Amino acid sequence: MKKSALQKARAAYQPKLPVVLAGAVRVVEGKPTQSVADQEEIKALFPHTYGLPELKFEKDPNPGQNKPVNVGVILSGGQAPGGHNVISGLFDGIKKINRDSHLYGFLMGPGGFVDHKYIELTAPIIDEYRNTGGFDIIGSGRTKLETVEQFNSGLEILKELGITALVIIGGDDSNTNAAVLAEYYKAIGAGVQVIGCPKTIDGDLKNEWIETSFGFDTATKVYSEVIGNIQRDCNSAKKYYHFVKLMGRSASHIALECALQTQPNICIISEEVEAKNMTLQDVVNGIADIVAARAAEGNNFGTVLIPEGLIEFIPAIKKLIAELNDMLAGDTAVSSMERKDVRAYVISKLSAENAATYASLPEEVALQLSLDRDPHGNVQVSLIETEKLLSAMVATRLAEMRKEGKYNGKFAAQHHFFGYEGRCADPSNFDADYCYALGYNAAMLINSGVTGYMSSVSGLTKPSVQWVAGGIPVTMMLNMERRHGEMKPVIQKALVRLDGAPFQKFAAQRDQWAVNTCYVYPGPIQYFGPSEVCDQPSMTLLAEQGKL
Ligand code: FBP
Repeated sequence: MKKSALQKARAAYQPKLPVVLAGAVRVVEGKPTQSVADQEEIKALFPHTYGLPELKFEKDPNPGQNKPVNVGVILSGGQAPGGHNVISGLFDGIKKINRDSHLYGFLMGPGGFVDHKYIELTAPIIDEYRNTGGFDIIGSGRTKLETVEQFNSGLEILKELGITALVIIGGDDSNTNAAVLAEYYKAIGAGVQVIGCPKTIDGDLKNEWIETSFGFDTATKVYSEVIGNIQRDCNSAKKYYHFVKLMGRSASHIALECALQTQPNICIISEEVEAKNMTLQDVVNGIADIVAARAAEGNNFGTVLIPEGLIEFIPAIKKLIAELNDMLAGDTAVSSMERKDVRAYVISKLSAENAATYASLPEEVALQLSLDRDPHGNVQVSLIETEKLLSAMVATRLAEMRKEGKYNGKFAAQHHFFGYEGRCADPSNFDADYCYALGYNAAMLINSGVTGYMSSVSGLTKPSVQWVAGGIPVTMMLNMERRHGEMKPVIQKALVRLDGAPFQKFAAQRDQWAVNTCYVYPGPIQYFGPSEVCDQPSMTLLAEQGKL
C-alpha cells in the first residue's frame, strides 16, 4: 500500500505511556463501589459484578512470571481517531505479559463476534496501523450485543480460539452491553473476562472517573481547523454567513469545543435551548437579531455553529417527533401517498398542539420528518439539514425585520456539515498517547484477572507520562432509564452541563464574539514540534480541570 510522507513519519511515533505502566505493575484495590443511582435495581441485575472496587496500578517491585493469554477485540459503533492505537497498545500489553499471547480481532463490529468472523492480529498487521486513524484494521459495526443467544454464539468462538478475555471498544451503549456480557459470563462460569474502553467523538461518555472518550480531541481539532479556515475566508470576502452543522448525535460537546477553539459569531447549544424551553422560531429570532446587529455595523458576514442534535432538543419538536414515531409506526398510507398530499394528511392525524408545530415547519423538513424512517420506524432526525433549515428561516425573519425597519443589510448563506471529515483523522498526539495507554492498560486489567471493568486513564491535562492508570467497574456508572418502553440499566449519557466550566467560559464571551469579529484560526493538527503546539488537550478538558 502506498503511504504518504506523513504516514511514514508517523508510523515511527512511539506513544508516551504513563510512567506507572512502563514496567511491571501490581493492582491496588480501592473501596467497594456503588452505582451512580438505582443501587438496588442495578445490584439485583448484576449480582456477580456489582460493588467491585476501583483499581489503580502501581509499579511492582517483585514481578513474577505471567502465563500467555489469548484476547479478542471488538470495535463497536462510529469510528473515532485512535482506535488503532487502543489495539496496538493492547497487543503490546499482552505481549509484555507473555510473548506467547495472541490477539484476535472480530470483523465489522459485534456482528463478527456473533458470526465467528475474525483474524489473528499479528505484529506485521499491527505495525501497519500504529498511530493511524480509522477502524479499518478490523472494521466496525453497530450490531447491538444484547441477547443471550448472541452471548452464547460468541462464547463458542472464544472457546474454539482459547480466548479468555474480550475487549470491547465502544460508546455508552456498547459499554453497557459489555457490562451485561461480563455479568453473564461470570454467572455461567464461562471463564471469559470482559473489559471496555471509552470511545466516541461525541464526548458524551464521560463522568467522574472517565475524563473523556477517545477521538473527541482529534475530531474537534479537525473541525476547528476547517471552521477557522472558513472564518478566514468569511472575514476576507465579507459577504457570506456560513451555517456549519457539527456531528455529535445528541450532546453539543463537539459544537461547544469548536466554539471555544474558534470563537464564531454564534454557536447554538442544544442543552440550553431545551433548558430555556425555546421554540425553533426563538432560535431563529436569536440568530436574526445578531445578523441585524452586525449589519448595523456594516458587517454582512458571519459564522453559525449548529449541533447535530438540535432539533431533538427543541421541546415542541421533541413532542412532535414522539407523536410522529407512534403515529407513523403502524401507518402504511404515508409511504404510498403522493408527496403533495402528505402534509395535509399528517396534520389531520396529529393532536392540535403537534399539528401546529408541524404546520410551522418548512415543507421539506415536514416531509423529511414524515417520510424518512429508520428500520425501527423512527423518524431519522439526523438526516434533517438543520443548517439549511435555520438559514432559510433566518432569511424569512430578516425579510420581516426589514419591513419593520429593523434590518438593513444583505444576507447570503453557505452551508456545511462536518462529521465524517474528522472521525478517521490520524490521532492527535493526545489521542495517540491516550488510546495506546487505554489499550495497554486493558491488557494489565486482563492480567489482574478482573472482569466488568472499563479501562481508565486519568489526570489527562498533565503530561502523559504522569497519567494515572487503573480500572472502574462499569456497574458503577449505571442507572436505570426508559428505553423503547422498558426500564433498562444504562451508562448515563453526559450532556453539556450549563453550570459546567466549558459552557460558562463560552457564555461569558459569546456576546462579544457575536457582534465583534473575534475569530481564532487554530490551523491543522501538528504532530511534530513544540509541546504547546502538539500536545494540548481539548479546551473542554482544560476548562473542566480548572486549567483554562
Ligand atoms: P458513536 O456514538 O457510535 O461513537 O457515534 C458517533 C457518530 O459519529 C455520531 O456523532 C453520529 O451521529 C453517528 O456516529 C453517525 O453514524 P453513522 O455514520 O453510522 O450514521
